[in-house]
Amino acid sequence: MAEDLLTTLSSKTKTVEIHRDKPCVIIGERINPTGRKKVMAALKEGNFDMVRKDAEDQVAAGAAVLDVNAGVPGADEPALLKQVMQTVMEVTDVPLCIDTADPDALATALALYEGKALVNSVNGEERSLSRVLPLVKEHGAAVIGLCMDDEGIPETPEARFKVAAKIIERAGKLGIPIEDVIIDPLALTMGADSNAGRIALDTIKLVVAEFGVNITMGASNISFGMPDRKYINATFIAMAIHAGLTCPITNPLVPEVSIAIKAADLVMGRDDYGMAWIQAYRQRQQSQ
Ligand code: THG
Repeated sequence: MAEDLLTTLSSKTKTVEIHRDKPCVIIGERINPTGRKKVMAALKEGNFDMVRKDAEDQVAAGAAVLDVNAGVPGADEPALLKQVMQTVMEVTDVPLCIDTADPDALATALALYEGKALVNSVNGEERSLSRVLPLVKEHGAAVIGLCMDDEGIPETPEARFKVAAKIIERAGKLGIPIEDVIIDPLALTMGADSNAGRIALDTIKLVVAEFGVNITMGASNISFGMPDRKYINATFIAMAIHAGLTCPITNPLVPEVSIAIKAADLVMGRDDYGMAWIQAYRQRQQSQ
């Protein structure tokens, strides 16, 4: 078993530590127009009110990091991402997870960001490795490595593990410390493959045992197409925390999910005296 590694992220004023001995770090997913028609429409019109509200609400609900995605088809993504980030940084001070597939947008975002950002993401494709990792190194950022490559998303945990190993190796060659690579096993939808959950969980276990790196995951993908998704997402996230997940990308405004994360922290012995659990309980009582 590899030693568990510590990833630190920071904004101008705040530092967040990600480690398997510490409470789970929630990366708030909502600032993302993909699949959210209202956000898409608002961003197209240059209206950032929803971005502002999504930032404030997610931090109030326990997000320690915010994912920012400005992928609007046809828009100037570098300019739009910059505006979205600036809006978020006006209303919150948590570190940002910069979610873009556009290297120009990434370069612009990293140049603007003050602190240590999390880059979302690099994958095992040569084109991605050679464009994203140098930017990560140049800016001293951390990076999410997706378990996919030129041939798509491998079906088996062993093959996904190999992609993770390749990304970690390539990052290391550029001088990016291994603790600054966070692996995403990729949670596909169960609607397409009923083994999607187990494959993600087994990938997490393999990667953690070998490298001790932190693990993220867009945990809500799993339940697409199913009714009562919140219960599936909450259960899956708790199971993934046991497997080694340390910083899920999720929606903290869904109480079932936030409560499951807090309960998992408690069960894993990462909540001394249950103080965080009790505090969250009191907050729920007060807001009723
Ligand atoms: N891994 C990594 N990054 C990611 C993902 C991942 N970034 C994007 C995505 N997956 C995670 N982010 C989101 C953001 C928003 C929503 C889902 C995932 C979302 N979903 C609604 C839903 O679940 O029904 C869509 C509609 C709505 O809100 O009305 O909003 O896997 N590294």
